[in-house]
Amino acid sequence: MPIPKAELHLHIEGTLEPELALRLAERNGVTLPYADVAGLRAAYRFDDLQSFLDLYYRLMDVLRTEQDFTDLADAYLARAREQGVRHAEIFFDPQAHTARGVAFDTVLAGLSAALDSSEERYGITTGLILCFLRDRPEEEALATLEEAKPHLDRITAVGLDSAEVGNPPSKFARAYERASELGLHLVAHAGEEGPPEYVREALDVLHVERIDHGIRSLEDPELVARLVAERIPLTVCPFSNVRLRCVDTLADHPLRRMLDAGLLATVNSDDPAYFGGYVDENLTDTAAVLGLTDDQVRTLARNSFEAAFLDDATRARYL
Ligand code: ES4
Ligand code: ZN
Repeated sequence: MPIPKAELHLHIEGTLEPELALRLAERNGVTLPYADVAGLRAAYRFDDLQSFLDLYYRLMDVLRTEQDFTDLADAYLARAREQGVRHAEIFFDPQAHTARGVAFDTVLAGLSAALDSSEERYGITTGLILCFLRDRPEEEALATLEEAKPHLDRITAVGLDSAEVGNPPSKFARAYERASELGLHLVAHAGEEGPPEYVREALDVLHVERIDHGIRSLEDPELVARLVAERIPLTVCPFSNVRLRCVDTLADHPLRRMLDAGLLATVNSDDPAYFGGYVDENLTDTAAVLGLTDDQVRTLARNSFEAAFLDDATRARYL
């Protein structure tokens, strides 16, 4: 049985498996330039974040109706249960959908329908993290936040994703200030492809409570000391880092060095349909290749609940 864990870095659009993509394409009359599952899988060639994002945004065009988003989230939750996930904080990218004519309310209602019954059906508690696309203007992020306002009871946090380099956290200072005023938790991708300075900006300018990825923090010992002292969680995604060539091979992954440094690291799957495995595969393969001890694996699982946006009573239930 997989060890019980929380998943804190998971893009719901990145759980779109080829089988479901083709089924939704047919259901919605969308033409994809791939004949079958094998043809589609063969297109999963990318060698950095941007080439991955190009495919990721193209394939999500099959997601059109409320039911599509429900089916997507439901398929993830069923798999997550098999992976030992007890709590999931799930990213979604509203702008990637509204930009192509799918309404914010359609996306949110579809995802909510699956998440609302998740605890009852799968024993998984859930939260949603609304991500701003950092390669789009801040005005668009602010408009997205406005659209989210009637639904804040359903949204746990805001995040920041998409193409990192050239789009520093400080670009979103006002959007994060507004999100904070609305009572939302704050996280951001930083230090995936971008420099340690972006991690500092996410902390100092955006006031985030967690850093998504953050692996490049290791280049800056002073920053590492600060992340340790302030117990800032890092949601690390080993398979993603290898597939997007932020790290050469799994054996070169810094996860063990991060734990040895005393960082509050967690292991997550990012975009599991694209990166070759779900969260428990990320954890067990990385642990095996890096020679992590059982104690370190237990620490990683414990960290995931510690880093989660849970109330004390629920957290106590998991720890
Ligand atoms: C993402 Cl791996 C990664 N990095 C940044 N933004 C993303 N959106 C979906 N996956
Ligand atoms: Zn991510």
